[in-house]
Amino acid sequence: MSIEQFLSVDRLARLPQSVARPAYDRDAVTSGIFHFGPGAFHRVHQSWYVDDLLATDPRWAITAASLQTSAVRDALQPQGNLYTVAVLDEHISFRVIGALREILVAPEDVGAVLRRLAAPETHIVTITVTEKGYCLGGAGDLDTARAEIQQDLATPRSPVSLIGFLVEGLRLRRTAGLRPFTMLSCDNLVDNGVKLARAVGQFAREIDPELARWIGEEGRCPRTMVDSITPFTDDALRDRVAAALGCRDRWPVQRESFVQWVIEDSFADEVPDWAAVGVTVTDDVPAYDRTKLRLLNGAHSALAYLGSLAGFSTVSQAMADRTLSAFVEKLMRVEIMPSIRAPRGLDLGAYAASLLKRFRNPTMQHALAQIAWDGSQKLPIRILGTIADNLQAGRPIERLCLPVAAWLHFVRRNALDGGKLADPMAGTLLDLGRRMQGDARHDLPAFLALDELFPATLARDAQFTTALARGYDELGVGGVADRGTVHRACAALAH
Ligand code: CS2
Repeated sequence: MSIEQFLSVDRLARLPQSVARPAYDRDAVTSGIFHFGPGAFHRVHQSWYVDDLLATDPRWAITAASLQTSAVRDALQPQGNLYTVAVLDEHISFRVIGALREILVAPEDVGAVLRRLAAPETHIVTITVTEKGYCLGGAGDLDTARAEIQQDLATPRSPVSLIGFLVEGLRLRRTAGLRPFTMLSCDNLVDNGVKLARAVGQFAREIDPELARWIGEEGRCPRTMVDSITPFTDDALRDRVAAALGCRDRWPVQRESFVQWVIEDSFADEVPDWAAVGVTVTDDVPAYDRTKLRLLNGAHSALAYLGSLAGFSTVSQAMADRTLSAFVEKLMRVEIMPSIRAPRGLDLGAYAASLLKRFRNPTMQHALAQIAWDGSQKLPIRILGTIADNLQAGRPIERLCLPVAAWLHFVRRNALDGGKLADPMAGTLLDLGRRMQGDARHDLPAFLALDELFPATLARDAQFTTALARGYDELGVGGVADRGTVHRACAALAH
């Protein structure tokens, strides 16, 4: 496409009428929210809600910081931090978001990040750094052996990790006589707020017990549940957005039309009128988060590994395969739904049906490879916990074990195909993968010994190891897993 102009503050007023844009004066807002990790999910989700908030309350714009690279800042700064969200469903719409006031790159300017965290107008810190960004060990405690945590414990005034920044920011606020900010984890962890509070508390205790006591008494880390399917940005999206705007956006983002944000009603300081922009504020977040993590994300990970082995590239392609989609539906209805206490008023059956419909959304190219990332971090949260609950309650687990077995084949395939895996445990996993022979008796024990993934009680449970071995061997009949073996294994369990 030959559009050469780029989105900018000046062009905002000249965009086509069909493109929605900030309904407030961007020069009149202040940053009440600090955000860590302005990736695509943040930009389609929290920033979108905040853009709505700013229409009536100018105090809640966002200052964001990337903890690693400058890519987002470099792309958006020339556009005055404006960017486009494409909402892809039967009806496709475009909206330019103005909620990001400033984007910092933490390694470039630690002082600037700390100054914003300690600013009196900052009341909330939101976080999307993915599961691994919390530096938690297998038991959910802060992993003090991690290099960045060790570094921050040694030099806490110039942090590099999320936890280090939060604790130093809180220390500065306490010294200045300010209230702590509310810390809002928006990542897909079970009880994300509880885990964040524990990690922050553990870190603070190591460096300053008095500070830890203050944070423990005054600080708040509400649990949250966040939801909106957000495929990575690709050239098709860039072109689609350019055609709609009449100018190019250096980094547009996309999502489905469904969007949900549930926040626990527990705040340390001032908060915006969340409810006014469609956020659910409730005491029942654990019910929402398990329902979503187990059903949506659990099914997503099942599709990612089984679908990849079967040679599909996207979620909607995998869902168009009758055997695979029948298996996923049974997995949800027979083995996941019985493990869930639904939030008050939610019909679980209808929720599961709506998820299957969202997975089939034909306007979205949601790459299975994107979901397959970080399996070692995601599987315990999305699937292994459900297996443990089902075992305890005497419910079946065969279907739940199949995606876990598929992940093992996925690791093996990646180890054999040149050795790449997007996973913080890639080194260990690929090493194991290279030694796998495709036979459960030989291959499984070394994986089951990874206690950060498989808690000892699970790894030693005969029902679990037998079902996992059966799934693994069925997927590997003939040497390697392929569409034929995936179909046979799924068909056998799609009842
Ligand atoms: C997906 C999630 O990439 C993944 O692992 O399962 O990002 C999923 O799309 C979101 O949680 C939906 O809210």
